[in-house]
Amino acid sequence: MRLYSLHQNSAGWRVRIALHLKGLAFDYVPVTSLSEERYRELNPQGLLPALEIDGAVVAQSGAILELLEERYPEPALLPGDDLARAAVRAFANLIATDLHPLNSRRTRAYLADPLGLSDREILAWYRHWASLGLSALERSLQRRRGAGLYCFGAQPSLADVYLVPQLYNCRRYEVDLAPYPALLAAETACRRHAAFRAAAPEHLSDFRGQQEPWLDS
Ligand SMILES: N[C@@H](CCC(=O)N[C@@H](CS)C(=O)NCC(=O)O)C(=O)O
Repeated sequence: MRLYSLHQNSAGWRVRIALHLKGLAFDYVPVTSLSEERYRELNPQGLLPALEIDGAVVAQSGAILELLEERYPEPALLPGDDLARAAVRAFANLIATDLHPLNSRRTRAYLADPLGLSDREILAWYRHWASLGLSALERSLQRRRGAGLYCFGAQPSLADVYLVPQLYNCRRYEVDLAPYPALLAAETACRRHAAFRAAAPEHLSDFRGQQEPWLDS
């Protein structure tokens, strides 16, 4: 398997975590090593990440994660019970569809040009949508019954896979995380987990210290 991504690509980070959790070997290809044209031949959507597997190229982190779960069911990243599975998916979808796209790099770039928002206004936008999303995630963890190290129990699930890169992004924009103790507790557990550690951005060939480290931050 070959993962096309970049070290600062949070959707690609989700996939790296899942690959490491499932113990799957893969080659990491920073897309800066390809021309834009070549990458678009592989993935016409043009966004990151994409996973090359068995000669096919799969786009969209959600589709890639579902494929990995279907092909390599152990360890499961979704619970056995259907309602518990729906709760994990609702948590992950909130990040994937309600939070991340509103704050993504291209959304912020469009706010700046052509819409003309200032850096201060774009930061306010970022923090508004981040806080709204994180508050909803925090409430969903506070409400769930039964304690667990991770978001939804004693084993990491797709909820943790989505949460870790999202919190990292929020720190980059100095979003106040103090109101989210349940999210931070799950993140602390992930920071101790070998697969999450192996998936950290600082292990990637294109990480040159441009960003804050994740491992010991
Ligand atoms: N829904 C997509 C989101 C992908 C996405 O937004 N990727 C960003 C980086 S995290 C990207 O490719 N940005 C480049 C661009 O906006 O042109 C997924 O989950 O794969």
